[in-house]
Amino acid sequence: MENTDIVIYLRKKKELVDEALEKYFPDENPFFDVMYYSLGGGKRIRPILAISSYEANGGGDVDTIMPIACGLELIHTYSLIHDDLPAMDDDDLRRGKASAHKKYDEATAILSGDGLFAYAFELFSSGSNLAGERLAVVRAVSEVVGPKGVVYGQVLDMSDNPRPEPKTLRNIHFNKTAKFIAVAIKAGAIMACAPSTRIRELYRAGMYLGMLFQYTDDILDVTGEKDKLGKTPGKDEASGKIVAPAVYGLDGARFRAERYAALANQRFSSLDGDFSMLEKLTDFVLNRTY
Ligand code: GRG
Repeated sequence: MENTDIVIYLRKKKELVDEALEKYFPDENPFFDVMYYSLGGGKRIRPILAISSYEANGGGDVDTIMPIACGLELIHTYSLIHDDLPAMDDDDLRRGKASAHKKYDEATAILSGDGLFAYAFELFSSGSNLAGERLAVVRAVSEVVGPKGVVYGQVLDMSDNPRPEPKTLRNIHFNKTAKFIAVAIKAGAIMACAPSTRIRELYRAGMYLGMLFQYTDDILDVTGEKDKLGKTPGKDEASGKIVAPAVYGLDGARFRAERYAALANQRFSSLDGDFSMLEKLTDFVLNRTY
């Protein structure tokens, strides 16, 4: 598949996710509009990975995976809203527009995150079929977004005067980003009723892809353009964060990103079945500019 094909694939899947998100945000009450504001403008990588994994594992009903895919995007958006708060990274720009606490106020931004988080689990657990699989998704996701994953990664990321050591960097990336990316792929496989050995293998491959994703995020913070990124570049370095270029230099970070991409694709290609779309997505992440 040529690069243009993956771009078309991503655009089509993003459209599907965006349509579903719109449907999940009716005028239930005015706060739904407030939460929906922050959802606008994301790349939808996590939902797309869940859908792609679902389809590669033989899942044929997009309505089965869509609430799960959208729930992942809700949690991701929640993490971005809280990450931007003055008490955390203090960023005024997100997804090409004012971050939630700038558009509204801090209390509203905090509550938006809270609302998105709870609503995600409503989406995960709704649906009349596959109750056991839905429970498995709830368990897998809650395990990696809380104190054993994203929250812990953020705690490490927030620490004062961290030493730019490879071990610390790896720990932050593992927890803050990689586990969430990996669980998106795992959730798609669970909902397609894939065998447990394959689900485990996909999670491992997803961890490499997740590490790659954070490496490219760190690299783009140095090399990326504000308009394309939709957020403020150069902030990590300026605030003394432990990021890949600070630990390994820009070339070292690029080298390691390539290695993670190769490790992910080795695993995807060794699976029984056609996981080539996940390989293409890995290549896309390696070469992304936004
Ligand atoms: C419990 C989920 C949760 C959060 C609370 C605030 C916090 C703790 C964690 C923040 C974690 C964080 C900001 C990780 C960075 C992950 C990352 C690479 C974000 C950028 O993702 P993209 O590029 O963004 O997919 P878009 O906007 O395209 O969705």
